[in-house]
Amino acid sequence: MTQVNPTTTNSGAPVASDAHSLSVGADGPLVLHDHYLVEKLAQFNRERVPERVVHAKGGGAFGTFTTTGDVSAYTRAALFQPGVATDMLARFSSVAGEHGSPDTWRDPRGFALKFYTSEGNYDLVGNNTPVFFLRDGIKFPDFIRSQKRLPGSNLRDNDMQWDFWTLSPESAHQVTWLMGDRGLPRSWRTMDGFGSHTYQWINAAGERFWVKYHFTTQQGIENLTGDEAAQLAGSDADHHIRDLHEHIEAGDFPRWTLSVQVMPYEDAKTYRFNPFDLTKVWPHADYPLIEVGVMELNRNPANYFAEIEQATFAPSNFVPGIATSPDKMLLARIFSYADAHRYRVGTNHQQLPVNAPKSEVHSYSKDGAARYSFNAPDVPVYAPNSVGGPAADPARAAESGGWESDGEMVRTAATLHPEDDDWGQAGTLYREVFDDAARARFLETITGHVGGVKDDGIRARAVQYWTNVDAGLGAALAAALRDAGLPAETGEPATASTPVA
Ligand code: HDE
Repeated sequence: MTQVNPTTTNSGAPVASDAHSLSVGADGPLVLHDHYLVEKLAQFNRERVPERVVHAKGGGAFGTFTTTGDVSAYTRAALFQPGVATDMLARFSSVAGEHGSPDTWRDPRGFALKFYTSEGNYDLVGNNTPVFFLRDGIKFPDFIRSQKRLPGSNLRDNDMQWDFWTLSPESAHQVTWLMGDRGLPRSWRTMDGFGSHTYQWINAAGERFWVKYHFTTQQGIENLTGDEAAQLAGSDADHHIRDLHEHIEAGDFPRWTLSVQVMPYEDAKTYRFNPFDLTKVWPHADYPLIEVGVMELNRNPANYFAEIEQATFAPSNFVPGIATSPDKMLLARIFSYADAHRYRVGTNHQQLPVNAPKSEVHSYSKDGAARYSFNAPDVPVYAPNSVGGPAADPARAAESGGWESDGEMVRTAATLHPEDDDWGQAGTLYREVFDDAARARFLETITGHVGGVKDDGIRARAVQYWTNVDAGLGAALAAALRDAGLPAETGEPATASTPVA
């Protein structure tokens, strides 16, 4: 029989019993100095950290990214040099559901990656869709609240969702993705991932390029039907967590191929779409995919809370050769995530093993709650200094990208490029990417979802919203709603430039 360890307190002292509190006589009162009883109950009350305000339900695994192509002409980032293998962590998630919500609710899926590179951690925090609902982060809290719960009943509400979407026409492309088959992935292994935003790559010569990331699943795309998803939501709320864990446990390691679209720096000014508008894709015919490497997930977390619940991914975690772009949503996220982590996990969250870089840290940060690693006593706590402390080296830093910008400070929509509008790419997705069967499922889904709207005015705007995406779709939706006994007049969704009265 293997030697059983003695139970101890958190301070390591052996304890007398895990079954009996200390009392005066067998039947007498408990005593306050039973600090082990107190420790167990007090620790229990403090086991939770706040769940993520979005993407609360998720799961993940560790793995390896291997650069198999040669993109050194576009970036000097160490992890993307030919042949380099980099340890990584991936966390997949749903967006609107709370910590215990079903994995199979219709939703975009988070696709958050942390690469422990030789130059610091690089975090690429994307989704399983190449676009998003918004193009300005100032609307993000409002958007998320419209997808969650009513303040009074605490119930989710179709009226709230469609009121927001039909008054935010920029959402149409992503809502088309969401209400299509990709809104119900069969598993995290069988979905693609995207960086979604446009990022900047800088090569060793300092030349700048704009890039979009595409992670193509090598398992093939597989989705659930609405009925399957609903059934699983009841029978196995952790379907996706279980699938990933069991496949890795069985040695069936999921893999994705990373490719990038690369746009020459100067093209951005005249491209037919605003290349920094997160609601738009760059058609592959304009900028074809260039293969970069392979991501393989091959190790399950040993402890979910320590390694997944406390994992902190931040779009601000760039490494040399990779930088941000003028994408307003990305710029807003660069503030928000690090702020969320300081609040949710703690000011020294990057000292937790799952978040700590594998490269050396020479930071002037010091102290703060739960400080774990620290500089040697002879390292100064200030810069500049004349005693050999760390010194900034702009040539090595990620900010060597940047872009030219000028003009009055204004609050307004971005300048439209020749083919920019809110409906075109959504219509292309519906007409040219969906096949007949997918279009039929799509109509059934939006009929059910819009059919759940109680307010006639919001429902009318929703019919107009889909008519703007595709006239035939709008007409079919109106007919289906009327067949269901619901009024289906069209209403005018607010255009992006005309605020709602
Ligand atoms: Fe997030 N997002 N987001 N988001 N997001 C968070 O960070 C935020 C957006 C995404 O597995 C939060 O730790 C703002 C786009 C993923 O830990 C928060 C805006 C995309 C995850 C936050 C966006 C994402 C998050 C919540 C608009 C895809 C989970 C808790 C400007 C490209 C990461 C947290 C993980 C998590 C803010 C929009 C993806 C609140 C302000 C666009 C995958 O910081």
